[in-house]
Amino acid sequence: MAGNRTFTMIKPDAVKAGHIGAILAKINEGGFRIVAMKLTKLSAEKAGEFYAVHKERPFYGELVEFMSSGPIVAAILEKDNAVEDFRTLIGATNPAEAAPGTIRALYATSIGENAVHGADSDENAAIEGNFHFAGTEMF
Ligand code: 3AN
Repeated sequence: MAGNRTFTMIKPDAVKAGHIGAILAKINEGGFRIVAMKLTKLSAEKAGEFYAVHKERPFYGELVEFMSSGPIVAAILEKDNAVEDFRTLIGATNPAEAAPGTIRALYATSIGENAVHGADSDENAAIEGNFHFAGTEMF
């Protein structure tokens, strides 16, 4: 059965460009409830740990540098079928291929700086949510 929580980050490019409010509005309009949320900044070490699954990919260094370059918004979101529905709402990894109206089509500038992260499985959503939030910060 599909789980009802996912994990997202509004990435440094979108925070810097002033898109936090617009992206949160899309998230609300998409029917997601915010369970946990914070404005924070990842150290290079923390970003490296978060993206450890991509360690062998050629863009890993660039990704870690970008994700630790400025503040992000981390959040846990709740909705039926949350992981899949959120990935539909954000669109393809490459904004050039993202469906019209999706968050990445609207706010991402490149495949590397693509405005938002969305967990890719229920298992990773739980791991990533617990990476950023204590149980007492989830409501
Ligand atoms: P998604 O974020 O859509 O799940 P993944 O898991 O393939 O995509 O990639 C994780 C992150 O790595 C992306 N959000 C993006 O920032 C970065 N990334 C992915 N592919 C590339 C690439 N070809 N060049 C640079 N950065 C990339």
